[in-house]
Amino acid sequence: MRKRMALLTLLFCGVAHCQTTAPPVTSSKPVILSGTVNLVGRANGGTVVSFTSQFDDENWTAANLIDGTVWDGRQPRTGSNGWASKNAKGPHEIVFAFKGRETKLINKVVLDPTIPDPVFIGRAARDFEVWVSTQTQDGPWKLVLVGTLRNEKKRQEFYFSPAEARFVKLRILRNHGSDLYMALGEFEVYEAAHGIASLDQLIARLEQLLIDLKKYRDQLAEQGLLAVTATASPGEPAPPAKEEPENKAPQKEGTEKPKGDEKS
Ligand SMILES: [Ca+2]
Repeated sequence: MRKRMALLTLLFCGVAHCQTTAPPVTSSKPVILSGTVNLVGRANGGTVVSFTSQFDDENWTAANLIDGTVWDGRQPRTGSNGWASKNAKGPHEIVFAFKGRETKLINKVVLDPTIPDPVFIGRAARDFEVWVSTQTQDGPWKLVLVGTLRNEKKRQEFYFSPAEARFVKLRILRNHGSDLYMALGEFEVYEAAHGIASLDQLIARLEQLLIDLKKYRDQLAEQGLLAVTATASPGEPAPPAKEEPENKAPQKEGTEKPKGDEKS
């Protein structure tokens, strides 16, 4: 019984993610989780495939969007400026690819509008779209996200329904009011793999639990059958213990029949 209760507790807790030792915690995370590797990060093999505008070839390049850093004006100053367009009129588009031009299932992007300019100037990107293509860097494209960035120097996360992507296009529509140019510090893309991997693990775990439960059910059935055959019928007194005749072959355990009716 103890084993069965443990199995049932494990089974139901596996399905419902229940906790027996701590109260449930409200999570702000989506049901489908994301990986932790930035797929377009230069350090992870990501690349900028193309862009429609770039302020210059030195300090405000599109490549700065995936260099893994943003501007930090505190001493000692670190980070890069980010990307900026040649003018403020959008939309401006930057296309990214993953390591080896692989196709991935993605569901999250992170945009960091941190740039050297103060926020009140309004040069940071505001309204944007994310498109994906599984074929070429020129499309065909599928729209997966329409988002708006706050005018804050902070990383901002956006989730969307998982979508297959070989190329990701960031389309920046407008900034926060500047008529000079639009800019962005960093762009990141994440795979929807962690949640799927977790579900796969859970499914495998539940399949094993079902196997264990069936084995236990079979054990119970076998024990029940032995108990029925070894016990007298209801209402009859238990048979007196008798010693077996020495010349009688021993019976198997649990198959001995009551001897009260042997007179018939
Ligand atoms: Ca950057």
